[in-house]
Amino acid sequence: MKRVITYGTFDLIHYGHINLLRRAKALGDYLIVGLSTDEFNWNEKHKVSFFSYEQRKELLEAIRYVDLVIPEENWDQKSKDVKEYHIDTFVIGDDWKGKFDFLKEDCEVVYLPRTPEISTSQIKAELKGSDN
Ligand code: C2G
Repeated sequence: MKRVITYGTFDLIHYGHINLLRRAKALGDYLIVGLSTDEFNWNEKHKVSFFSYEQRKELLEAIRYVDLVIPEENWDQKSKDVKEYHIDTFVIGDDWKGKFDFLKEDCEVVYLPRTPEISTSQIKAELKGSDN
């Protein structure tokens, strides 16, 4: 069984996220998502998600491509996760291209093209604009 892992905040889940998760799952048989905790988002990514970790976890677990959701608590856990979960392939959007090449020692590293014209920040901005 080929095991794949990816990481992200996945807030206000949208078709860009789904496109990523669908292609990630197509690279193997079992997909793990390292979901950024609220603390990690705030302390390290300086972004506040609309939905809490538990809400974002519930949403991801309802997606057919996702087999397991684990917390992403820091930038440095990926190598440990790859070993602990016997990962064959790490995958993430190409906005991160090159950033995780160090994982090539332990698994295949794949950067997938992002879906254009959709982002959580864009959704938030448009919703904010429609309030006025
Ligand atoms: N994504 C995409 N197309 C979009 C938006 C997002 O392919 N239009 C992908 C991103 O490239 C990422 C995943 O969807 O692979 C999740 O996106 P975010 O929730 O924005 O995750 P990010 O903040 O990039 O966190 O340690 C890695 C980080 O946790 C990644």
